[in-house]
Amino acid sequence: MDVELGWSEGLDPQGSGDRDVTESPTPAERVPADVRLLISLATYNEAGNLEELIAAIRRVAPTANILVIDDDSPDGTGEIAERLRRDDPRIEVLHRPGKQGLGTAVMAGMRHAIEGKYDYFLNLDADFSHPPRYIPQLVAGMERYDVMIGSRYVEGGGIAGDQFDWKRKLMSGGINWYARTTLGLTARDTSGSFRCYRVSKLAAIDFARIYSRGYSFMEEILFRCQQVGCRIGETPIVFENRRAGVSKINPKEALKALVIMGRIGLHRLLGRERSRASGASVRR
Ligand SMILES: Nc1nc2c(ncn2[C@@H]2O[C@H](COP(=O)(O)OP(=O)(O)OP(=O)(O)O)[C@@H](O)[C@H]2O)c(=O)[nH]1
Ligand SMILES: [Mg+2]
Repeated sequence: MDVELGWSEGLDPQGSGDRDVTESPTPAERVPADVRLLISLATYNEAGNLEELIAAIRRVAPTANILVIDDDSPDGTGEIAERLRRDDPRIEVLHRPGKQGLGTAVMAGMRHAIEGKYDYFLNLDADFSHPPRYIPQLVAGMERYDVMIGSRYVEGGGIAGDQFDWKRKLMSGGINWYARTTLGLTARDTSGSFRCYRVSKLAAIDFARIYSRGYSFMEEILFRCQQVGCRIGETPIVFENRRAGVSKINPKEALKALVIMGRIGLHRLLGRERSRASGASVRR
């Protein structure tokens, strides 16, 4: 297993400070045009965020393709995505018939990136918790790493203001500890979905073996990336509370995530989870 941690050389661990580069990015604060990048946004009831978020992404990643994966959101997010797609040929929308979980949505995005032979696949939540200004730093880190994590838990990272109450801090810290222990993950922030992946490495993962459908996908895919020898880097981000709408995570989802991680952890103990780099076997 070849896992490295730390910031990519040449990156400012403080990010771009308080300045919101999405307002007026300099060329160095944009993703270079020669990078084949797919940015995915899984959406379920994000009507109040989507249009503004895509506009902010466009300012730092003008040539990236953006894939919206919407699960027939009752609030009309899918229709907003369609309208935006008509005006921007680099936007694609995958409409799924009903809520199928964040994990399956991100997995669908990864398959799309593999089929489209992109260089990198970058995912962020569609609620502004993951400020798009960090996208260029995540992409720049790919010079040294195969997975770059936008991390709350490395120096310079954190949560804006004091937006997490003690219960949420405890839950987030506990989940990270649990994931690191059960799955042997080495990253500091194992549960956030703000990440950039090298698509050729994703293609080496056997997607048919992935158990997670919901939130534990974030920890499980990191585990699968470690299994295929990915070098993993983290760059600090300051996480913000969602702007509009409500959270979709609930205690049942959280419990399911813990059970799945425990199950994979048990398989590891029993020696059923060895490092492997199989061909891309994609479940449809
Ligand atoms: N397509 C799809 N997207 C989903 C599903 N569940 C959650 N999402 C999206 O996944 C992202 C993360 O979900 P959130 O509800 O923000 O979860 P969270 O970030 O843990 O919770 P908050 O911080 O409270 O917002 C958001 O963009 C959601 O719209 C799903 O079943 N299908
Ligand atoms: Mg969120």
